[in-house]
Amino acid sequence: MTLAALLFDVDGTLADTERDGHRLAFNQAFAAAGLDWNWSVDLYGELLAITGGKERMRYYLQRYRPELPPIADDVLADLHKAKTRYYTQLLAQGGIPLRPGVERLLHEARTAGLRLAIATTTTPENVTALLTHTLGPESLGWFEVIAAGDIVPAKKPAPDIYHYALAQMQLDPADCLAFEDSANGLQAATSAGLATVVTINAYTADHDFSNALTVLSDLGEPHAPALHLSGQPPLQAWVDVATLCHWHTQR
Ligand code: XBP
Ligand code: MG
Repeated sequence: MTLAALLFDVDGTLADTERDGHRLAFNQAFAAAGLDWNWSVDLYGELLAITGGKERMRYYLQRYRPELPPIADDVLADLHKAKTRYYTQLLAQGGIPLRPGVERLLHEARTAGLRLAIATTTTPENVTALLTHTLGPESLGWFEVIAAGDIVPAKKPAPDIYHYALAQMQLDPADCLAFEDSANGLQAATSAGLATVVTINAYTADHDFSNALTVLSDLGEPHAPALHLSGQPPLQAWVDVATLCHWHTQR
């Protein structure tokens, strides 16, 4: 079976958005609302176990602030809307670049005729902002499906967002590869039947990636080699379409 499509996670995979992106935006929204909540780099690492910003805030309140009176869903939703505004402003200022190799591989994949999709937990506006401010507005059209946020009821590690994207594209998971950075993301993709390329980051380096097709530091560039960590080795020190096709036959 030939490789037909690539499905990309966004946060942590396309760009290192969590520590200096989402986390800062949450803290800005909390401060603007007059709340004394402040998520440190370490605390945020723990909170990342819960995917989805609204779900993450709810978990924080239960776990760390049980003394506070109950907060209604619509209040939390408004706080999350403010967070999305801060986050997309930060991206508009060019605050977060793409990870090594991402832009190159997207161009190579398009040239090779591979179909592309996004499957993410984050809010759709955040994906639009990241792609627009890194690759340009035309890049939105490179992805046949941008599956994001509350479009499915169960977020990662549930496979629903991948099932949704595959159904929209009428694709068999055996003909695709997924790209993820976290154990939750890997579980989602694997449960949807997708062989998965993992590129780690500081928050996910110690996650269990034993189900991944391959684990690398990043996608690499000819002038900036990636580090191979486990699973299928790359054909050279950066990931290209030939390597993806090779891995796909080995899965
Ligand atoms: C990403 C997330 C997201 C972002 C916040 O997970 O968990 O929730 O941290 O986004 P993944 P929102 O990379 O596995 O998709 O605040 O927009 O929900
Ligand atoms: Mg991710």
